[in-house]
Amino acid sequence: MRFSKAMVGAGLLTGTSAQLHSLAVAAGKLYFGSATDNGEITDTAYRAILDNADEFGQITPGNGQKWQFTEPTQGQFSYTSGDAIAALAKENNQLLRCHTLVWHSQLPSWVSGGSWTEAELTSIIETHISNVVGHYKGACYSWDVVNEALNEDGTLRDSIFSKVLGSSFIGIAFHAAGQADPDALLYYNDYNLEWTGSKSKAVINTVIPAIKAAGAEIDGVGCQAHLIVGSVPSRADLAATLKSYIDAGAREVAYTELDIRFSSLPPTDDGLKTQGDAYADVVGACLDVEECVGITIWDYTDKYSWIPSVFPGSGAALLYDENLEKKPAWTSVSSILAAAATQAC
Ligand code: 9MR
Repeated sequence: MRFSKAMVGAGLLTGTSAQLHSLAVAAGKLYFGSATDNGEITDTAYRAILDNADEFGQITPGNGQKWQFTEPTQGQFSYTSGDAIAALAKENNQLLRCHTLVWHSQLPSWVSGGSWTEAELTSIIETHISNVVGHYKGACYSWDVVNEALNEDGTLRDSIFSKVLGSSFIGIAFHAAGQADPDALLYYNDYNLEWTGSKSKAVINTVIPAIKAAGAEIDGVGCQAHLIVGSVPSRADLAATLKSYIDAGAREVAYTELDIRFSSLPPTDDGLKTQGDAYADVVGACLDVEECVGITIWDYTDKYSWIPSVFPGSGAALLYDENLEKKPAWTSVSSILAAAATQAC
């Protein structure tokens, strides 16, 4: 949908009537999207909102494309879970961010428990990537090629990949992904990259150089943005950190798994307003950086958030509550997008 000054004048771009993806596009971004997962796509009330491409123009499979599901046994590939989400996105005309190829977690034990030589593990990574990326060729806007390779202090996380190959596994993975689908944009994706510190500096000083040294390309840095109400950096700091990845050689950046959780529940009305302001700062930072292409929330409703199971007592992190009702944070996000869309007209 294209937006015109007349539509603005008629109030069609106000925060309460227009929808998040349409507003993001009108504001010059590529998408506003959501993760989803196989267990919940049979929930018809949930689907009615997820399937609305004006609200969510982009989808990420929360689990189905991970190694544990795609190559549970060496050389035996299974795409059932990932394909279900890819088909949903295609049917809805939503962009697909594909997630994820090389990660220490949700890795089958045949990979993590092996005693591999460098040559063997290189071949295992290359075979996995050529098959999985090859299967989804043409369907993925981007791939999170390497996920969470860093510790908080910026050193390389201990994993079977780093143990056997040091930092070279990163370049090996990007090289293989680029060969398997030259049109998909290749991302390094991690959490706590939203502010400048040891971890963000390691992306600039270790990850990006390792990829370039392997003769491969990195297209994007994905800042997962699993944030906490009360501890979200300012819009200016968020934007400056996004820009630092562009200055270091990435072509684009995105918030790839955004949620902003409460550390104690239930949230107060004031807390919900603070959460809304924090969401507006994150979305605002993306608006402030031309190369920030979009924002993905890590599912759209508290009903299906990963947080309570991992951080018991925390939650209420998303834009819709457990009853699929819009929260104040939804209004904050739509308002800031609408304001930017109006300026862009
Ligand atoms: O949302 C995913 C959840 O269903 C899984 O149980 C979990 C397993 O680690 O992974 C979640 O997604 C993660 C994503 O793939 C990478 N960044 C952190 C996300 C939240 O844990």
